[in-house]
Amino acid sequence: MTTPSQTPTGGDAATGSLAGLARRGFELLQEQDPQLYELLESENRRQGEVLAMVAASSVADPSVLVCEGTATVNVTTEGYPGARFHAGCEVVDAIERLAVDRAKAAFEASYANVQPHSGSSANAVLLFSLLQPGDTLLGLDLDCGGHLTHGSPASVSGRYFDAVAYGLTPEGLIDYDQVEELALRHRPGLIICGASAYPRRIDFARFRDIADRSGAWLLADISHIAGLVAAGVHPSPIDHAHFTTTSTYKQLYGPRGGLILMGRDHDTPGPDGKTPLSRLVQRGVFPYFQGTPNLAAIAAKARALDKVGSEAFRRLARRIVTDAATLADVLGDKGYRVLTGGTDNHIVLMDILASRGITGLVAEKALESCNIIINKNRIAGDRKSALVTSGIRLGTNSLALRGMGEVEMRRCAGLMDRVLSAVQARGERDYRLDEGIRESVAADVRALCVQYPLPDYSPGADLDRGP
Ligand code: DSN
Repeated sequence: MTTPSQTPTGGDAATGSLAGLARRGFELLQEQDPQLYELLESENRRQGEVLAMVAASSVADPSVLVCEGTATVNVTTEGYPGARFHAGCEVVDAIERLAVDRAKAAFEASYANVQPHSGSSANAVLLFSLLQPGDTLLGLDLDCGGHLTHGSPASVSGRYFDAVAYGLTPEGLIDYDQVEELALRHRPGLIICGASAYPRRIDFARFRDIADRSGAWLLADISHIAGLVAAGVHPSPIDHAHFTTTSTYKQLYGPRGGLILMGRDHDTPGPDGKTPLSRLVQRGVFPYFQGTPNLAAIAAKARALDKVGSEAFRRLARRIVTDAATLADVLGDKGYRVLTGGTDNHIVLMDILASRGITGLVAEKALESCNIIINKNRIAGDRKSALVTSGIRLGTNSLALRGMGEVEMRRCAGLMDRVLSAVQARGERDYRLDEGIRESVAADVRALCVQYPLPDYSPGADLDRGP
């Protein structure tokens, strides 16, 4: 491939280097928009100083971040590499092909589409490509750990389609017998497996068996566990599900965005009996659902996916799981009601109302006041609203990336317990926390963050710890 004439510094004759452009951008921002610069700087600082335990989050490597700040943003086109609707795409075609190759390699997939703007839009592409309005889909109930796009009445997935929900056993595990019974009774066009708040392993083979026997397509949304799947720490759905989707910013430590992946079913004929499923997905993303791709995000996806194949990433994935298991054990020992009694992945789900008599909202706010960031979460049978909740959800993606292990998880659980045991609820939304306790926990959180900085975010951070 020919590229524009390059200078020895790596840029081309007309624009200078990539790094110079980024530096100039920050200079201009600081000079011309100090208000926005300071806000961005504050967010940068905040992330270094908190224990981020939102299970749906992670930390993108600086080399991932900068991909989104490159001139790739300036390229407008539509279509796919080699079949674009605009000129000037030689370089971005190579970038998108690289991202596709890396996505396929990371998940041992036969097909990858890297254009979805998010996990939600990846799911929507499939819903609208496979089903007609009013068709039936079967997904995990939102309060049992499902996702909005899996048929919740609050989302288009539950409004345009006839969504039937499966739930959990009394032990909090996916009720596969119920999935089977509902699938055979309702004959859904699509079954969705995968979850946003489910701490246990998912049996993708069992789901496929049910899908085959009920005549449904199977979609596995692995947004939460994609890193564990890529690292071989959780069984892969790629050859069980017809389609696998994921967002890229959770456990892939990448940019905001989504992927659609396929394994052995990539050339299976689709609903019309002849168009291969992979072709259906290509068309479903563009032109059916999206227009111009976000090529800067695609570059960042390529960067993140390259790291996923490393031994360091596999070590990180194992640490994510052992950290979560320790957190669940220690909190369980301290008397918290840990749902399912533990975890197989990065998620620890707790009934905080039953454990300490406070709502998820109060727990979230009290912990945040000490720089511990978690989220309130509805749980099965919850009687509180989604903005109050009886549960909380914790995750270990970011703590594991900082290099924290068993000892530090014990410290984190202890810090959380100091706050949650001291909180005095004043109704569902308000609380009182002794200022001395708040200050001492916040000081301990600061010390932990200094000891375990975000790799490559702060000068001197241990570079070896990242994926
Ligand atoms: N799906 C939401 C969550 O799990 O928190 C956002 O990614």
